[in-house]
Amino acid sequence: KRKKVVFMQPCAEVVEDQDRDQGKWTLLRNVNQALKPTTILAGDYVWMDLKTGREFDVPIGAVVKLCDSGQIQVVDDEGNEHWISPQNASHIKPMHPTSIHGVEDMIRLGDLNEAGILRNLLIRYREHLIYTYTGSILVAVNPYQLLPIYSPEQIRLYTNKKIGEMPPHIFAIADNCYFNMQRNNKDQCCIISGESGAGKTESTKLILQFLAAISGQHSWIEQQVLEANPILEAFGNAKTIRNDNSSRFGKYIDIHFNKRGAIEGAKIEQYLLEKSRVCRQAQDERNYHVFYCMLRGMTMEQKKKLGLGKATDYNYLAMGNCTTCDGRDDSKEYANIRSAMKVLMFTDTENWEISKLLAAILHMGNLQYEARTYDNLDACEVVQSASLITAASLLEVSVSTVVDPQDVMNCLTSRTIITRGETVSTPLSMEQALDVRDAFVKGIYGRLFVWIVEKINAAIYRPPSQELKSVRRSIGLLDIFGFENFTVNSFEQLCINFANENLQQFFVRHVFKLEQEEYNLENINWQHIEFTDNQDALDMIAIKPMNIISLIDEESKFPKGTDATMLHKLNSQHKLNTNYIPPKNNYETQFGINHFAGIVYYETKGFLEKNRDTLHGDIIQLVHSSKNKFIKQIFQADVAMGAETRKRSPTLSSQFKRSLELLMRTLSVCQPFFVRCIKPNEYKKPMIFSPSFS
Ligand code: AD9
Ligand code: MG
Repeated sequence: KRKKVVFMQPCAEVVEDQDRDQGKWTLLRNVNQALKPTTILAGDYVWMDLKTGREFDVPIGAVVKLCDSGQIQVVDDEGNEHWISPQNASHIKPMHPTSIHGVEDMIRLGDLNEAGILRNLLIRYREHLIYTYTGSILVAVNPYQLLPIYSPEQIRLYTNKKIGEMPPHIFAIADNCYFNMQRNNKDQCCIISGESGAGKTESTKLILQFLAAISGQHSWIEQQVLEANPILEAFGNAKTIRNDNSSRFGKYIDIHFNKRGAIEGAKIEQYLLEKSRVCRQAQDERNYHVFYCMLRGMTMEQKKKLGLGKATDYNYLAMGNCTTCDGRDDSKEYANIRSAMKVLMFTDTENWEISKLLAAILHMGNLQYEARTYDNLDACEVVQSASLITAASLLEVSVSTVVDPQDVMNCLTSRTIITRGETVSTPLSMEQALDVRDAFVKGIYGRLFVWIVEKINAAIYRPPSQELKSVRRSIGLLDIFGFENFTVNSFEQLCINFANENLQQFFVRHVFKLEQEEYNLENINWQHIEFTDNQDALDMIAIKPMNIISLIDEESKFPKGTDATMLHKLNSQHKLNTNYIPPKNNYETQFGINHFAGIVYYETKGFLEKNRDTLHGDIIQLVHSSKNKFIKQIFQADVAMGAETRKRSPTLSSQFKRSLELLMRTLSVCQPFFVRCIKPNEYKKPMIFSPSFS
């Protein structure tokens, strides 16, 4: 919001009152640069600028109820009445006819500015018209209710139509993607953006549903591609305060079509699952759906084998004081997940192994610790408990031949350090021990998620044969986390916002830069459009030498590096950059970045640890000693690496940067479509459109 992308025509600024004596107000409006007087009468529509001075305030629409020489009475779009005196005549401006009842394509708005766009979306939303174009960009306002616009009949109506031939719809975008792909023999992509809860994931599913329907084979592979989603959502989505089904990872689904246009496979790329949620949830938020589903959906016998009870029994599930979610039936969802997993070829054994790991995670979260002092050092012990025994037996971990909880206990409360060839075991303080336990749990869940995506890909992805390579075409759907700015932002937010800077640049390039270049090339006479290019911010974050990501990375690899030394380096390198906001004093531990969507302050505490994302050698050793083949499998790469290589393994940010680069490269060779999702209110409720909510 900070930097406005300006592509608006100026509204009339001049207000005249020449006809006031006749009980009429004449305002000047600017139509195609020529100022024309318009007489205001009762029943006319106007823009009313209340000039409250609040950030993000824009004029609101209103209809004139009474107009006489003394005052003018108007009723605004929210139903509030206002009296306006002649002194405040400048508060109202005539409304262009296109804004009165709204338009399907906002390019056609006479008053093409923020107020015009907002009102257009509002009046359409009130009529359940949630989709609107801005040229070829689709704006989708979340209806928070199931509208009867996604039936097979609707799919038929939107098939093989030009954009604009039918009212705006997500199906029209899907249809265009599909037919462009075939007609131009070019890969397509759809970039779906918007804040949390705006409707990105639902839009992705609708596009997929449309593509599956029109490519029309009702084949097994098609069903497999569709059924991947419930599994991904079970393991990667959770209830948050913003969205009851919030995706906590980014994804790019590339759908492959054969030369006849039928779906022949797909490939899913996942980005940066929020692992911290497995151990910690904010008030009114939940852990990943799968845990609650499992506890509600398993048979008593299965639960008994895993030593499981109900959700409220587990620290890792009950932290947000919210174990159920309105409108979600976790037991029914469990059945759906299980049947989807069958379709995606997960075997019963694999399913059971996954359940064992999920159960082990829950038991680990219930371990009790007691502080001790040991040789004058802060130390701690894990209290012997059923949770400890069950966790150890589910993980089948033991240094000796029998499963011994003591091994888990040692591993969780001490650390082995090798100095000058000698192996020394030092105790961990309670705080450190809890961190080690949580890191282990996050390590298990993160690797499990990656394994699940790989398993899905193994079922749906068919590498193209050389011969097919030239004829295979694809449509990629990007459903990625939106820009984030919380009260406290950390390393994860930096990664997410970095991804969004990339996508914004992609958008800016396509919608403004490339378009304008094309106009110039073709000598088309056009009015310059002002827009904000975020390339500078992107350069500072990840492109130019000594960029922020590379400095964080360098410090993460440096054995003596700390969050403080990292911040120091960032400051000395970037303090003069206008996109960087250094800490105000030596005590502050945060820095700011001037992103395209606003300034975000990042708290540096924990940055390096999160970026290193490594597990203790003792934990890897413990996994290595496990009899549980599944956990060994998901940790395979770590175990194979050996301690020294592990230290040098790529950091989280460098992996993320690399996968983003690959993504951007993929997108750049596709013809892009943009879907911009809008969240109309913060109550997750239908028919409420709060213009000031942002
Ligand atoms: V997040 O960044 O993953 O937290 P999304 O993905 O943008 O977010 P999502 O698609 O999950 O939001 O939509 C949130 C909720 O809005 C859904 O669970 C639905 O209840 C609701 N929704 C969104 N789009 C539609 C729609 N086209 N029709 C009906 C919808 N309901
Ligand atoms: Mg989502």
